[in-house]
Amino acid sequence: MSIDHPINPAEVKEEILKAYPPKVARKRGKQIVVNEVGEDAAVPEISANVRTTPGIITQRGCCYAGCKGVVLGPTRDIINLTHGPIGCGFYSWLTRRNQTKPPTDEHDQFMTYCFSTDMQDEEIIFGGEKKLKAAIQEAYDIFHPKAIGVFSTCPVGLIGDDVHQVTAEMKEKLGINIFAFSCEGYKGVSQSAGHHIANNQLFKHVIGRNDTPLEGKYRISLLGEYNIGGDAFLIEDLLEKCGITLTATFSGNSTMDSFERAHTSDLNCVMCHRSINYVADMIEKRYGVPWIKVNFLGAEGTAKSLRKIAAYFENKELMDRVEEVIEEEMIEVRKAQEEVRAQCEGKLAMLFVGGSRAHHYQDLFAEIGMPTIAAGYEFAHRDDYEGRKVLPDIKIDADSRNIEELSVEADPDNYRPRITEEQAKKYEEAGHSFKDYEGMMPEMSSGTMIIDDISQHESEMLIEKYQPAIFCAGIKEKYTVQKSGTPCLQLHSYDYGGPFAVFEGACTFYRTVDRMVNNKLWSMIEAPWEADAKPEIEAAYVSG
Ligand code: CFM
Repeated sequence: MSIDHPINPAEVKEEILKAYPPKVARKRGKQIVVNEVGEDAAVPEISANVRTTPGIITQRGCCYAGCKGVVLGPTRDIINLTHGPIGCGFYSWLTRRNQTKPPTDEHDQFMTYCFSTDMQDEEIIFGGEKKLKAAIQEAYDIFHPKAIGVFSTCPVGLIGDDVHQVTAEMKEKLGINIFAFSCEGYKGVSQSAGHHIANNQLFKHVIGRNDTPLEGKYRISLLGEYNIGGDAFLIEDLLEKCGITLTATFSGNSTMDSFERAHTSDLNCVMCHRSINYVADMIEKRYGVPWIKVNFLGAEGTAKSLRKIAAYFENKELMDRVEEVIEEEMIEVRKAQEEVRAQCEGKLAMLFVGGSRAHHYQDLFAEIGMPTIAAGYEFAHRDDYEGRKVLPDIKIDADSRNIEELSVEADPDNYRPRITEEQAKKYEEAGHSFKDYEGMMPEMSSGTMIIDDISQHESEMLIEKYQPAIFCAGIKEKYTVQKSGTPCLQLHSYDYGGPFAVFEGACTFYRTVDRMVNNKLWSMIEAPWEADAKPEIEAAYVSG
């Protein structure tokens, strides 16, 4: 499949690179790729998960953000304590629109609080361990939580506070689960490093502590769904409707208890591959739970994912129920598609988001006839672009080597293969696959542009050249995109909209996009200096 557009993407690439000094242009040249899908879903190689050149305005976040903000943030009954100056805690507080629903007011809900040790100059000079201990004690005395997680910010690593020693001591003293993350902001090249560190510590300190499974015939866990704008609530409802029991979600609307028994599920379903594939692999190795890739964004993806889950359990009753639910839900979906299609069809979308959404949301656009002309991740790795088949070819550089790789073996008591080899073969013969993610590029048309870690300059050039109908990104890009007269849909938080998951959310998405791309307001945007050609400030060179 090739995209039909008069602009030559190779020329756009060349023009983008012209603005850079030669060395930078060479580096960026490997991260800007014109897609070409060949046989067996072969795609060109893209450079990813590499350092951003200083001076380039990137949209990336830091390792601490990936660990504390992304993976642990949406869990309501752990106290997430930031060890560092107050800014890190404050700026990672409630910025992702994670939502959670404790069953009653009596249940712990700490997500609305911001906990920090508020390091001062004195601790930077003489060490912050004493203050950290006191903060853990204080949090415990006031809230009596089940667990406390301590997150290291940059200065903690630089001065060498031993957060693991302090948390081990306090765990012993207080008798609750307390553990720390060495997720200093500077580790790795982006928030992706923080995901890995979070995965490791959850696996070491939490998963596997409760062997009692939830009641239910078809037990699954959902990995890589963070309940942005309420997405996880819709997924939970849908699974319940199908009769599927959700043991744990990493980590939207989640609790420590659900993590502790996550290994008792019979199947792990991975939404965001980038942020949580490590946990999926480790649970499989230690406990024998296989994982499959799912996508609950887009009506077709949702239907496909439900069918994949049902096929795994090989149960006629479940398969029938899933078909019934799909049929029922698709009535409204078709209606919504019909409503917007004529006005949306053929309009171009661009998506530059994180490490999975730039891919998943393309399905939603495709469902209303909008092709994606350019897309990219901020911090994903080559496997998220090209598919897991390239894993053996990925070179491990010094930045990745910095992150601990846990060596995991089968648990002598708790390892239990969930299906036989024969069953696995049958499943694969039916067209499903385990432990696989095909990546974004094979599913995009040839001739589209793929840009890793896009910069401000590059986004502006793309908008100027292609004039897309909509640009999906985050808060950092939003206003410059809008000032160019292009609507910007925030896919990290949905601003005030959403949720967009499953069938119900898909209908909301179609209607939201229709309103955005067909709103005349954007074409009326004119800066004051454009309306009045006279410059507001006049100056002249004075010769010396
Ligand atoms: Fe996964 Fe995410 Fe994403 Fe991500 Fe993120 Fe996010 Fe994202 Mo913002 S875990 S990679 S680190 S789906 S916070 S919920 S929206 S960049 S595309």
